[in-house]
Amino acid sequence: NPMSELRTNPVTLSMYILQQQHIKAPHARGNLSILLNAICVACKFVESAVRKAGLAGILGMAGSANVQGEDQKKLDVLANEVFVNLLTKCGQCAVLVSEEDDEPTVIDAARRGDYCVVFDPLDGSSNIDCGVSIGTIYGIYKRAQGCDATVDCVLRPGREMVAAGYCLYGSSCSMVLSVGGPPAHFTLDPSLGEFVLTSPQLSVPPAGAIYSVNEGNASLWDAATARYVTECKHPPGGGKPKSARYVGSMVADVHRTILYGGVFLYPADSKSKKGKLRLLYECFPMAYLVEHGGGRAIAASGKLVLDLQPQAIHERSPIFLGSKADVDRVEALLRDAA
Ligand code: AHM
Ligand code: MG
Repeated sequence: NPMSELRTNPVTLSMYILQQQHIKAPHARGNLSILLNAICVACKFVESAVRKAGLAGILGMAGSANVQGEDQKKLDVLANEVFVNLLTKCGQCAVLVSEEDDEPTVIDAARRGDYCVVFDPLDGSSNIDCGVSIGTIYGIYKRAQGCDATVDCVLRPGREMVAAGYCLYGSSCSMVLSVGGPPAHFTLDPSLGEFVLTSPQLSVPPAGAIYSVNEGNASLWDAATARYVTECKHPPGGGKPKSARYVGSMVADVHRTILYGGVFLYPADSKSKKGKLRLLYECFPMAYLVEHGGGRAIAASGKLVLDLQPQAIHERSPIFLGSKADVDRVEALLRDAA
């Protein structure tokens, strides 16, 4: 019985990371494992802060003071500090890029390691104050030998990442991680304070019955996006229409897409010419997970997201990701329109 097995023989995230290291790189020094464990602790910290946010008075705007007169930190500012501090201290990082910081953080030579982490510490800001799911997204590059710790370490295609993942602070707390293989799914057991492996290999269903897009932008869309969404609602040939689901938190919308299948779209539009989502720490990690799970992620005109070459750390990209059959259809329409 797999449930009783899970109860008395759990695989924690730390155990999984060490096992993966043993399988993939038996002679590795364990530095990536140390880094991933730091991320795991940071996510648990953020999860705990999210759960007590309303009680602790850390919802709402930064800059307000609490009863003790201390400055209160907005949850996303707090999450960023936790990530930067833990990643700096773990001794494995060279360059950090966070959605919250305009400039990259270059780690002091004394604590510098071989990895560079790009992350959005708390994504889905519009959902924070109303208790809807939010998440953390991260991607990890290994610094090329002899390469200085500069922004060039991370201005590389997403395909060169050595690992990527997200943590969803939802009705349960999920961590999904790929270290170059199929994404594994962990669920936080709050009584243990540990992420427990709940699915060793996620695979995106080959086709899905859900589409996910901010339809409020429909009047700004390009013809291919508009046509695709119309097809979702009115399938040519009279098939079953897809259901619409849109949380407005990328982690929640992508997690659902990985588990249930379907397609998530954040296209460019006539106001946001490159879309909204950030290439380095939103699109790349999600594309990495979806591709490693057998799905697809494309940008405008059908280029694979993971092959894009970033020019700037905060640049944006349109993205269409999810089940292969659904993204193939988007791709065909984008190509027709090009
Ligand atoms: P944020 O980084 O300010 O939180 O914005 C990113 C979020 C994503 O989580 C989500 O997919 C998207 O913005 C939703 O945007 P919109 O409100 O335009 O639909
Ligand atoms: Mg974000």
